[in-house]
Amino acid sequence: MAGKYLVFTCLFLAFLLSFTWYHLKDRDWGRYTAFPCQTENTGSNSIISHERLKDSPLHRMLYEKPDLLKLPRTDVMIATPWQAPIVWDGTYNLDILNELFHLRGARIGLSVFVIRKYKVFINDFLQSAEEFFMAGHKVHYYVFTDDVSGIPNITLKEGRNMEVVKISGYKRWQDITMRRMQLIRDYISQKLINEVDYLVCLDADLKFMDHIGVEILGDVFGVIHPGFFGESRTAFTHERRNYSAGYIPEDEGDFYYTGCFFGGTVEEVYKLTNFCHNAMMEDKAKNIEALWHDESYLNKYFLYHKPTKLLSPEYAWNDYYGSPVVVKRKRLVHVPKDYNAVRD
Ligand code: UD2
Repeated sequence: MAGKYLVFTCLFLAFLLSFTWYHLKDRDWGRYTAFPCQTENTGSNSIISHERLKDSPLHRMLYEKPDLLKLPRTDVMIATPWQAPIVWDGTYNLDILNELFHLRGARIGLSVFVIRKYKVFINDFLQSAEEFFMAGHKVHYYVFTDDVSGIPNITLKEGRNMEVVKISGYKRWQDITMRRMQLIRDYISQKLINEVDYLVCLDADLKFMDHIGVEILGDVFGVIHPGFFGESRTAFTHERRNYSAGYIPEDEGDFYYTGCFFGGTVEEVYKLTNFCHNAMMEDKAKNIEALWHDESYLNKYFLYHKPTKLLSPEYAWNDYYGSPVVVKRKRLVHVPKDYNAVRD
């Protein structure tokens, strides 16, 4: 009799186990996680679970409630007079932003040019970008170069791709830096418009030292130059010749923006690069060149087409300017270079 009970119990348990296994084996456990997105610098990737998450009735967003009566920073300006946020450390909640951009499935492009001797910078640039740039999001690197074989084949994390685009360089370094506007504009209309939602455009002689993520993204953004953030308008090195298309009078201007870092939606970056390239061509026809080349035309663009988001100098730091207390994080830093050695 006891044997019969034992057999019956074993059969029942076996049935129960197979039933449970059958029903739970295909379940998407990520869907039931309250907040599975990545937090700063953890490096984990949750692209797939986020795409499934959006329709789940159990989807939750858990984070500390914003406090309307508490200022995130009291030592720096955190919004421009035209109501664009200025991104400093402590002014955003990355969990919320990651969640929003994951739900949109944002595809982020990064363009960088390495012509002639600037190839020396690309390995550190890419390796450090893999560590700190848009961790956990879909990233597509576009490396424009005159020497495809000189670009290292680095291992990329999940959801990240790289395309090396062969271009012919220009003779003068000034043309190399300025023509980036034309090349970016043309590549957007040829290809990028179908491949990415946002485009981030960077110089090559930079190294990522700390987190840079979706907090930078918006319609069109620029970075406040680290050398001018406390300066008066007259100190800005804008183009002052009134016959140049880059001209900015001394009583105009908001901030001095660096030429090494700008971006936005592909549509907006198209407009920006198109404006800058046309302004350069206008000057070229008059045989002039703005003082700081593409940077001067970029500053002109941002004066009359205000950026919708500004990044604090944390995002383009140069150790030449020391360590002011307001700069809590040096996220992207200039690699010191010997100009004579890298420019032909
Ligand atoms: C400033 C700007 C830069 C641009 C330039 C215009 C900053 C930090 N950067 O830097 O964005 O506006 O002024 O004068 O303010 N390049 C090559 N090969 C070359 C020369 C240039 O690939 O032979 C590319 C490379 O991606 C480089 C970029 O063009 O990073 C800009 O040139 P740069 O870094 O020499 O410009 P720089 O330091 O004068």
